[in-house]
Amino acid sequence: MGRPIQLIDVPVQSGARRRGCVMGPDALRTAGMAEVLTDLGYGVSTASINPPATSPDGADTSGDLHAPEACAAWIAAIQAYDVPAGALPIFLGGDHLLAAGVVPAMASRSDRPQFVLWLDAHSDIHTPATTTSGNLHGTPVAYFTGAPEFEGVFPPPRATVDPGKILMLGLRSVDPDEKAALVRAGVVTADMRTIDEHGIAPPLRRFLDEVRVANGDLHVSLDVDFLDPSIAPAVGTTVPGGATFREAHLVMEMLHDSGLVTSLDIAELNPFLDERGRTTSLIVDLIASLFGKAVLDRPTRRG
Ligand code: Z70
Ligand code: MN
Ligand code: MN
Ligand code: MN
Repeated sequence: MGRPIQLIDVPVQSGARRRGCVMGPDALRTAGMAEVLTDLGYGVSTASINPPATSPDGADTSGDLHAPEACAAWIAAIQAYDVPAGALPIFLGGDHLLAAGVVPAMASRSDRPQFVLWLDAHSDIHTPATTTSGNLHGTPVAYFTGAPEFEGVFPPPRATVDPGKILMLGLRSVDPDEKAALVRAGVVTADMRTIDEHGIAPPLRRFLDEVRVANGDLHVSLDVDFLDPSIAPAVGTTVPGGATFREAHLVMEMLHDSGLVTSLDIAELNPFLDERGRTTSLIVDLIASLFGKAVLDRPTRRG
């Protein structure tokens, strides 16, 4: 029996204007997320973080920002949630705003250094000052690395993450202000060009070695648009040229073999845009790989 897993519903969709991410947790459960983990031998419990009373649908667009109050209330609610000691949490989103609540909460859970693997087409490192869309799901990384521009917009983060302990894998849509922020902060990145040239394994292997040496905690944030839209159409903003089925599975298998993952979130799944559940089923299959489903019982070699 592996360590106990808690599935936590976080049906937030205030981080963007398009509706549907609120259905993410229900879709993932319908596709058998709990059963798959139970079959792999884990003890699975469930919980949910409820929508804040203020504008659950995020209708309070104020100034240039979409639904800042609903977003702030969600972040406060997520950060206030205490995962049971010893359990490995999987946060089922919900749009990527959820990471602004989840990552500080995970970083405050132990004294070990917090690492974050950010699997996403986007860097989500805008601040309220630089966002041009006003969609706050494009800001969680700036928030949880301690950017001061969130004061008065979001509650202070419970803990922050050192930008040098973040690996962003799969980038292919980064706005000019975000490029500058990534360089300034020193976030480690492997964009799709790097992945095309060298493969997806080397940057991940280097990162996992760093986590291991530092005896760190590792949070994995999986934005569905990390995947190529041809295999994962159920996202609001599809960006061509994403991770393939095989690349995504390899990432999950390497994560499993590392034994380093301490928490996980699944973001931006919009079941309203899915085709006969195929994106949702793929996500469940990827999570199965992350938790030990393998073709043959032979771990990928490290190093
Ligand atoms: C753009 C913005 C975004 C999705 C993140 C995109 C943000 N950088 N979109 N995830 N699906 O609006 O700030
Ligand atoms: Mn994202
Ligand atoms: Mn920590
Ligand atoms: Mn994205």
